[in-house]
Amino acid sequence: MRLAMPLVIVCVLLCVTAQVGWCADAKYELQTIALTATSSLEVTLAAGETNAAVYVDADGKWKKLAVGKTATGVRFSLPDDAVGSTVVLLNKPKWLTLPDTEPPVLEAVSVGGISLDVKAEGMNAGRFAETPKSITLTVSDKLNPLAGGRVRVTIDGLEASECGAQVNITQSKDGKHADIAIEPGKLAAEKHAVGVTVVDATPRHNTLEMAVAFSTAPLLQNGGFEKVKSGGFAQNWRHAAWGRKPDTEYETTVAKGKGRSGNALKITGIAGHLYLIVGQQVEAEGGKTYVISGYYKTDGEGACAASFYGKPEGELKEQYISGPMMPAAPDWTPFSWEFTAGEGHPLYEVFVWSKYQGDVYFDDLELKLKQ
Ligand SMILES: [Ca+2]
Ligand SMILES: [Ca+2]
Repeated sequence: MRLAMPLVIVCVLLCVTAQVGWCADAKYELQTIALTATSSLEVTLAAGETNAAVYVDADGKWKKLAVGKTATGVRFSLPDDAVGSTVVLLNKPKWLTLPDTEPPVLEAVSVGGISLDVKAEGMNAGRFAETPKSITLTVSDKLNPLAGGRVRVTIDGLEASECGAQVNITQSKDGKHADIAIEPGKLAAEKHAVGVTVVDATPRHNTLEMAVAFSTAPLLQNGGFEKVKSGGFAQNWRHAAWGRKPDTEYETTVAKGKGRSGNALKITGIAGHLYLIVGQQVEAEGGKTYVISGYYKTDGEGACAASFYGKPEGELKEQYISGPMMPAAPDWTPFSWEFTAGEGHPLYEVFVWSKYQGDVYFDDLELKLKQ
C-alpha cells in the first residue's frame, strides 16, 4: 500500500497551524502521521530522513518503529499492536519524552501586577479603574517543552488579535517553562474574561485551559441616567418610597434632557409622608472606604442626601449611614461624601434620596474606591 498523500496533507496542516500560531517559533513542533488501519500493513511514504522513529500502540505505549529506505522515501510495517489508530513519528526529536499524558501546569498569574491564587476555582482579579496594562502567566510542563506556537489567548471570547491585544511568549531554553505576557490594550468599561490554552509539544498535545476574570465596569452603573427603562425609570436603579403611607404622593423618573448633560434623575415629593429613594446595588467590599460624588439641584424647598446600606445577615445588623443633608440649590451643585462599608454584609446598596416637597435632580453620579 502506498501512502504518499497522507504525509503531504499532514505537512500542509502543520505549516498552516504554525502560521496561525501566536509565536512564529515552531522550534517545538512535531511532524506526526496519524494512521488508521484495520489490519497490519506495509506503509510506503515519500519522506526524507528518518531518525529514531516511534509509534504508539493500542495501550498508549510508545515503541520503536523499524523504518527502511526506498528510492523515494521510507517504508515500514505497521505492527500488529498498532492496528486501529496510531500515531507515527518518523523523527522523534531528542527533546521529546514519551509517554507524557500530563497537561502543562499553571504556576503563576498576575493581572495588573496583582498575583492570583492559581489553585482558586474561578480566578477573579476583581475591579480595576482602567484596563490592566498586562496579564502575565507562567506555565510549565514537567516532561516536555510547551508548543509556544500553539498558545491561544481569547478576550471575551474573541481571539486576542481580533481585539488588538498583544501576546508575547518567552520560553526557557529547554522549552518547558513559558512566560506569557498579554497586553489587552483598552477594553470597554465592563466585565472581562481572558482565556488561555497552552499545549505541550507532544503528539497528543496535552492541554491546559484556564480563564481569569476581571472587571473595568464602574462601581455605579448608569450614573448619568442616560439609560431609561419603560415607565421612565432609570436602568440599573430601583425607585421606591420608604415607609409609604396612604397619603404619600410622589414621582421618581428620568427627566429627559434636564441633566448637566442629557438626562437627569428627578425625584419629586408631592404630598404626605415622603422618603423617596433611588438606589443601586453595588459590589462594595467591607472595610473599604468609598466616595460617592455627583451633581444635584433643587426647585423649591428641596433638600437631599446620599446614603449607604449594608444588608443584615445572621447576627450582623444592617448598616445604614447617610451623608449630610444638602441644602436647596437652584443650579447644578457638586457634592461628594465618603463612607466606609461595614464588614461582612451580603449586599450593599447606595442611594440618593429626598424627603421634601418639590423637585430634586441628580446627575453624573460616580462611586469610587477612595485611593
Ligand atoms: Ca506534559
Ligand atoms: Ca446625564
